[in-house]
Amino acid sequence: MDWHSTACVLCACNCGIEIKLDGRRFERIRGDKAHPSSQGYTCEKPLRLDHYQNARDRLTHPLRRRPDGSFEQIDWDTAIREVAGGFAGVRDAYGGETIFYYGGGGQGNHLGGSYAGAFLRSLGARYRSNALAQEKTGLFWVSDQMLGAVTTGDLDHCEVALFVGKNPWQSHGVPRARPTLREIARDPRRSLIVIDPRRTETAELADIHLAVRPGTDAWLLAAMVAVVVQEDLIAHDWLAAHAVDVDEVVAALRRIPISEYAEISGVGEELIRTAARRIATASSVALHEDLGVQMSPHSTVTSYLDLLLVSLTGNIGRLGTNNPPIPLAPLVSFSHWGPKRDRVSPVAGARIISGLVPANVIAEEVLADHPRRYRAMLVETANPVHSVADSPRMREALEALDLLVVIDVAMTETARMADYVLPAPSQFEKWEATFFNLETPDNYFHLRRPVLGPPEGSDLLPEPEIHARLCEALGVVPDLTPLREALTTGGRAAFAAAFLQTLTDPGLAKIASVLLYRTLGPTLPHGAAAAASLWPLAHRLAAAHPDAVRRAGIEGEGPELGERLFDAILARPSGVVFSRDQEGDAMGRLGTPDKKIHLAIPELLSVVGDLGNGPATDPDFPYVLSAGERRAFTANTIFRDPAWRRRDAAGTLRICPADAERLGLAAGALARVTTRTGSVEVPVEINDGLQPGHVSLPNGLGLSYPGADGAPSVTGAAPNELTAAGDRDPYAGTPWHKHVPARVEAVAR
Ligand SMILES: Nc1nc2c(c(=O)[nH]1)N[C@H]1C(S)=C(S)[C@@H](COP(=O)(O)OP(=O)(O)OC[C@H]3O[C@@H](n4cnc5c(=O)[nH]c(N)nc54)[C@H](O)[C@@H]3O)O[C@H]1N2
Ligand SMILES: Nc1nc2c(c(=O)[nH]1)N[C@H]1C(S)=C(S)[C@@H](COP(=O)(O)OP(=O)(O)OC[C@H]3O[C@@H](n4cnc5c(=O)[nH]c(N)nc54)[C@H](O)[C@@H]3O)O[C@H]1N2
Ligand code: SF4
Ligand SMILES: [Mo]
Repeated sequence: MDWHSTACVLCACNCGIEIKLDGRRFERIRGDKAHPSSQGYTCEKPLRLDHYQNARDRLTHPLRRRPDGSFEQIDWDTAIREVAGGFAGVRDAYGGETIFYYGGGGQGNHLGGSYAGAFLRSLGARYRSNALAQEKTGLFWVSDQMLGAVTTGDLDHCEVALFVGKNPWQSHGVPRARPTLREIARDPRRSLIVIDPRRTETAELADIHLAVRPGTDAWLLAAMVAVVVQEDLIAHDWLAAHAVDVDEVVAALRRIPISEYAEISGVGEELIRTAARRIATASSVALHEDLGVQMSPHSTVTSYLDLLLVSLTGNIGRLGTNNPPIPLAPLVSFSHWGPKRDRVSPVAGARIISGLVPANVIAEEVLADHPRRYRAMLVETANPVHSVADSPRMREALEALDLLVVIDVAMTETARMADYVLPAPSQFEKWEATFFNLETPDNYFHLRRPVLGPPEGSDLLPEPEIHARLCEALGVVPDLTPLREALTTGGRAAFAAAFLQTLTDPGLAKIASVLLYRTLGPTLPHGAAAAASLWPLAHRLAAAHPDAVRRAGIEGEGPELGERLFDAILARPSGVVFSRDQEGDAMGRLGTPDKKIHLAIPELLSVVGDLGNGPATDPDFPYVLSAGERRAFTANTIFRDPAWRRRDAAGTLRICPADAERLGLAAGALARVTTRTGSVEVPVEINDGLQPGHVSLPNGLGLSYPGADGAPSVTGAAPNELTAAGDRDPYAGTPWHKHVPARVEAVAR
């Protein structure tokens, strides 16, 4: 009983871990072999989780800002009353849609966010955003139009693994990344293809490394897709059965000048042809694209080309290819094939994708002189002052709000600006889970139990409780006696009927999760009230995919299957396989009406044929800065204590030997990096993996943390002091964090 099963909260893999406590300290941490996905694997980072759990800047009490900017402790009754009252006041004065929500889940905690909607919908709030609107919305948008679904590359069964702008050796994001990569690299029948300007750890292992010039992936991918078309390597028979618009797309790609595009991309034409042929002739290809392209110019166009490449070569919906997963809770919402509702943000008119306003327009939407500008904001489990482009402007925007409320565990850059700071227990002090369940063919869910209680003397509330109390303070929660009685007298079946009846009232449907938390929640075993929001998800999944659930070993028919699935989630502290795909079923999960791939997106196809001569350059800012690289010791801003980093304490600027020499920079010397937004000074690491003209800074640095004496100090450079909100994709509004025009100079001693 010494070891507590939980999960790592540092990246979307959420590897199962076990923790042994010494008092409140995490004495030992090891991989949990019983976790169905990670199977005992972890990287080096979770061993440092005590720096999150026992950080000096943990919040202990609700706080209210005084007029002089300092904070005073208040009790929860006051906090809830004033926060609910403050938001209600903004709603009454300006309308609920001027209340904005940012965040709702980090890398390890989505359970709280499943309750936030109740409070927001009750207020009439309509706009929200989170980190996905800085990275994935462009891919979501093209996936919606082409497939009506997102897909995940099946690395366990693929012949060829293709990583575009992703360095999973360091960033993971795929289960058991390092052994998986090594296995593919070692097997002579399989190939690893990496597209990255840097010779990353992943690229070192690759059979083919396409060292693209930063920001030119669109040209490179267009050339690759054009090779497939022009050498007639497309999967004709498969496409005839599974895709539409083949002729239109083929005609457009026939016109791509391969040599010219290859030249712009900086990759030799023969290597491009070799890579394209390898992909086209493989029995299966799994594609993973990530921030290197999603945060660079032409990101949405590149996501489109990525999907065209795997579609034209027949690599969708089969074992070892890209498959739409069977999710427990849909992390992504699609609108293209549904009743058309192309929403845009109220001020900037920016496209809302998967319900998310682009993070890059938030400041503009607050600061505009516009009747529908955002007036109040609830931030939950995010640090937008640090993580969204152009921190100075984000601070200005937050300052201009009538009300800012932050729910967090630590005194962050964003919390420091709030009118109210609401403290939550850490992710090891409460029930938690994530909805990053995007694996195929098996998909997993892990409901984690608390490892320890909140710190002595603290006054914390878990997020579901905060949202429930805020709803109650608004006066929208009715007498729940009938629902509770249905449960005690008739069990869950009677409760289900009563609950469905309750949902016919639109006002109550808005707060469904809070109703469940307050009725079903207290009856759940081991104090798992926060898991109540999972109950309808389990039922929905069992009803939609009963065979996949049964293949995963859960038994039952009809509603009983949903109950069994929910019970299995509650009962298994190391996680559960909740669905198992069957070969041949995946195409049936596409969201297109005809279950076919719709290859043509005309507005993007025309851009592909007319990309121009390369990304814009500016002689005043001759370097391309990738602001926010994932390294061995970075983890977003989940760790705030700089002592967690065992290497690279200050977060170096990586630069290639030739550039360093030209600038007179020796290893460890201080460089000044200047962009149109700001300037930072950082020590240099000379790294021959970088191309000349390309420099990189790590993510997650530049955080303020109290020293042993309590005085705050900042370690390293905050990347978004250097980025600009206007540098964003024209379709999805996603930022160009990996492609920031910069100047680099040696700092005179
Ligand atoms: N160690 C660690 N792991 C993490 C995180 C962390 O903070 N630290 N964060 C997690 C999160 S939230 C995310 S979203 C993922 C992100 O995971 P990744 O996307 O893999 O991480 P990055 O290092 O941001 O970017 C990946 C690569 O893009 C390359 N790149 C830069 N410019 C270009 C370009 O123009 N074209 C191409 N093709 N590539 C380019 C960089 O050289 C880099 O190797 O990582 C997760 N995992
Ligand atoms: N320039 C640049 N900017 C970037 C990126 C980049 O590569 N370059 N990457 C972007 C990406 S991909 C991402 S994902 C974002 C990440 O940035 P954010 O979305 O802002 O999230 P995190 O840095 O992960 O911080 C999560 C917050 O949750 C808090 N927290 C931890 N546990 C709990 C809890 O149990 N409850 C609550 N309420 N709070 C908790 C932490 O203290 C922290 O403040 O950054 C983005 N910003
Ligand atoms: S791969 Fe991600 S979830 Fe797994 S141990 Fe490393 S940081 Fe944690
Ligand atoms: Mo991310």
